[in-house]
Order: sequence, then structure tokens, then C-alpha cells
Amino acid sequence: MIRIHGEAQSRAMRPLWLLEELGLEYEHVKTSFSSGETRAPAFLKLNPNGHVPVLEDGGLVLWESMAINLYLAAKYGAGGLWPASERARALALQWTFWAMTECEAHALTCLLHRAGLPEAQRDADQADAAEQALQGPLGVLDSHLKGREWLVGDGFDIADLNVAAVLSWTRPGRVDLKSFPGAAAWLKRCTGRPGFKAALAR
Ligand SMILES: N[C@@H](CCC(=O)N[C@@H](CS)C(=O)NCC(=O)O)C(=O)O
Repeated sequence: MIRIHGEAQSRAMRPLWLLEELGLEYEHVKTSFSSGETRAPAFLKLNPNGHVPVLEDGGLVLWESMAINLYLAAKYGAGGLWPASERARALALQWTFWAMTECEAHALTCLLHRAGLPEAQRDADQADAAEQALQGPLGVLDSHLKGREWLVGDGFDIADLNVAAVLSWTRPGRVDLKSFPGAAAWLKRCTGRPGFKAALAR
């Protein structure tokens, strides 16, 4: 049985969304990152970093949200969310690494300093600077999506899911997407999917 550790209000949302899209049965262990559960000795045996998500699947213990998603898509999503061609898979990796290295930290800063942290700890300047830093990557995404509905192929796949999971933070992070209409419409298409909503509801 596939087991995912981590509440939906964390990066565990990423594999939860994917598992919902894949229609797989899984056990969801709602390990809370805010209450210290990720630092308990039993959990540290699974992930010595003390972070969620963690996947357990047939004796494999895997951490890092995007490694988990790429593994699950490759193993269970062939012919669907996992692209069939080497070229498309390479592009899916490209967009996944891009989301993690070019976007994630800035999107998280907006989320934390505009919504996630207690008001007294929020720093509006940090959020504004992060939103400014996102302008470049959002421009890249918007240009790429001109004339296309999905990032890599003709349909929603793991590239879209991974990038949209990261950029979904721009909504609570109140990042203004008005200058990026193609990216905004694509993000809405992705996060409007029943799988996204089902994962969030967990
Ligand atoms: N790069 C990791 C980051 C994981 C991470 O930082 N998770 C946060 C929750 S979203 C966490 O577990 N924090 C708990 C802690 O640091 O104690 C990934 O993508 O999986």
C-alpha cells in the first residue's frame, strides 16, 4: 500500500494531488509539520531532514516532494501523466526543476508574509521583493504558454502538476498575475481539476 506522510496544508499536497489524479488507493498519514511531529524520532527515521512529504511504497522510503512525484508518475502514470517520449520527459524534468529552483522560494515568501505567518511576523517588504523576483519566471511561463494549453504535451501531465503545485501558492500569496494572462489561465485550468480539490480537502 502506498503511504504518504504530511498534511495537505504542506508540500505533501503535491503527491496527494498526483495520487488523486492517478486514482490510486493510498494511506494518508497526516503528520503535522507545525506541531513538531516531523521532529519525532520515529519520523526522523523516515526522513532525517524532519520534513514532509515522505512516501512509502513497497519498501521504498522516499523524501523530497518532486522526487516523489516523478517516481509516482513514472511508476503509475505511464501513458497518461508520465509522458511517453524521452523528449517530453526531459521537458517535464526541466519544468519541474525550474519550478523548484526559480519559483518556489519566492512564491513561499509571498505565501508566508501575506497569509501564512501570524500578522506580527509578516514583513510586507519581503513579500513585495519576492513578488518582484517572480516577474522574470512568470514572464517565461507566460511566453511559453502563448498558443498552448499545457506545458509539454497536448494534455495535462506531470510537468503541469508539478509547476502548478508550486505556483498555486501565488493565490494565497496574492501575487498579481494580471500581466501574465496565459500563465494565470493555465494555473486556473490546473487548479480547477477535481484532483487538486480532492487533495486540498484532505
Ligand atoms: N524540499 C523539500 C521541503 C520539505 C519541507 O520543507 N516541508 C515542510 C512542510 S511544507 C516541513 O516539513 N517542515 C517541517 C520542519 O521543517 O520541521 C520538499 O520539497 O519535499
